Amino acid sequence: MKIPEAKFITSRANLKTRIEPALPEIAFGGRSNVGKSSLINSLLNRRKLALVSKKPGKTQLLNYFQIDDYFYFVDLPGYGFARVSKAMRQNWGKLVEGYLRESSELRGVIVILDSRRGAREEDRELLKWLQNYERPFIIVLTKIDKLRPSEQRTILPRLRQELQPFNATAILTYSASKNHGRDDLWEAIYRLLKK
Ligand SMILES: Nc1nc2c(ncn2[C@@H]2O[C@H](COP(=O)(O)OP(=O)(O)OP(=O)(O)O)[C@@H](O)[C@H]2O)c(=O)[nH]1
Ligand SMILES: [Mg+2]
Repeated sequence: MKIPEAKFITSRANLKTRIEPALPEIAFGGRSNVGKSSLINSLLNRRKLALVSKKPGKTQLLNYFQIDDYFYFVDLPGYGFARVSKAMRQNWGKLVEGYLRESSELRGVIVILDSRRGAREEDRELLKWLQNYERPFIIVLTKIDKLRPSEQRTILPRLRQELQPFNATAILTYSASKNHGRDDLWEAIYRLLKK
């Protein structure tokens, strides 16, 4: 599959500012440090487009990347990072929830889960929330390179089964470090954009 061109456009700290031109948006959400920014880089075959860090809490704003002239990827700040202050957590909630609820350009959300850990409480909250608001979403089980092949055979089917009730558009596996699953995820993203 041909990888489209991508460029960083802007970071959004609140929802008052508008993004021009208005284009369809695909957002990437999940726990802090789960690999959202790495997934964006892998999809676009770029090493440092979205900033990656071993320390959780790297992405704190809504970061917009324009993909060709056609749509945006939106890298969302992660949740579940205990060391940030309460005020910051509240701000996260306001910014991300407000965005997910109100954005008229949002076509779908990629919810990223660590394949070693599955969906924890906050992940389930996000999934339920998206279901309630009827936002289409794809679940990506990432970092599968960290599972042994034998673990992949047991853990991944169990996770899929556990996640079935959330009615995701698709449940896919991924490794950002090996670009495993890239074509399948691109196909699923294009399906969301065509809806
Ligand atoms: N082995 C492996 N490591 C990964 C993978 N994806 C991400 N990582 C590592 O996980 C760490 C966190 O990755 P990020 O992409 O910064 O995670 P994030 O979800 O954007 O984190 P925040 O911006 O803090 O919310 C980095 O050290 C990455 O190199 C993967 O598929 N395999
Ligand atoms: Mg990030």
